[in-house]
Amino acid sequence: MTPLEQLSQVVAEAKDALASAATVAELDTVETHYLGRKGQLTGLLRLVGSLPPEEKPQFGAAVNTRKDDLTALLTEKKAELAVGERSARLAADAVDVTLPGRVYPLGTQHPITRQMQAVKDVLIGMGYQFNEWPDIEDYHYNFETLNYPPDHPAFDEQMSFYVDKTHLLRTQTTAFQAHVMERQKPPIRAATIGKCYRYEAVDATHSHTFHQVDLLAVDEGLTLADLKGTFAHLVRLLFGDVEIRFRPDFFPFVEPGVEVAVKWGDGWLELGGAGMVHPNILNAMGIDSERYTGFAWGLGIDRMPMAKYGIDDIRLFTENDLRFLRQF
Ligand code: FA5
Repeated sequence: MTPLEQLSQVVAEAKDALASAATVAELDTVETHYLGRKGQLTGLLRLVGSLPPEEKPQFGAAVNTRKDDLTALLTEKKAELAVGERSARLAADAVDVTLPGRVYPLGTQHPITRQMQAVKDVLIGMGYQFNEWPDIEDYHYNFETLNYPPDHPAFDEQMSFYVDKTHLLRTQTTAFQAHVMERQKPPIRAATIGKCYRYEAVDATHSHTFHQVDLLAVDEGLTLADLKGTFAHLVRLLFGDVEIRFRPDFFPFVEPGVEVAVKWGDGWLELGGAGMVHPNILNAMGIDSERYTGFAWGLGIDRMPMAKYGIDDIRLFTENDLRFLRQF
């Protein structure tokens, strides 16, 4: 084969390879193989040395012309393939804007959260200031400042979860009283609402975790009548026109103490304890009990929505069963 014939053969092969390349990547391979620095056509130029001098320029020119032709063909085809590949990529990434959207269900407030908000609204409306206090409480605030003698039998009713020797999960929001009176002197209108914890046998009306709202008012001339009026106002706004009942009860931090309830259906719904702040507590906090008196209450929250919605088991509130929760 003469060098010119070899050139024709390589060019023919190159054109076939170019024609059958289906992607830009395949074209790149063809380009390297025929036109690259170590490619076939470049290799043919080395044959120039073996030619008679008069044929050398002609052959060199022929190789270069064919190289240019092939380069032009390759560039053209590469551009075509690139366009096709780009549209294929775009088609694959296309978003169907006519598909229906995803529905994210809206949550609702937990019935206990709603009940707490309703109670807060009423008491804030009466001028009480709400603050949050620790759930992990010092023994001192949960019991000592509340006039409990060290061997008081009420301790048995309020067995708690101890975190260490002196810290426990608070058993009653009444623990907030000394925190408030350490920071504020009369007139006081303070309240707090939140979780309480007791180590007790759980049943349909007793949970290990429940909620209370505690209230503390200290001022000149406050009497049990003020306590009753305040309670009656709260009850009227929460439950409507229902009877209320005060019965004597004992708590070491009040004197006298009462248990408060509202008429509900055929029975009475016990809401909590209340009373006049014990003079020992006022005096211990540096408040003159000859001049000032106070009243306080601690009401359970959980039984309010239980009565209102006819929920017969307190455990439903914390089980996170959506079939229950979706009803509110
Ligand atoms: C107290 O906790 C007193 N601190 C209330 C108090 C405050 C009296 C201020 C005087 C002055 P008692 O242990 O009775 O009292 O609880 C009050 C209310 O909390 C109960 O009537 C009940 O509604 C609710 N409660 C108590 N224990 C549980 C429980 N395990 N599960 C659900 N609710 C509870």
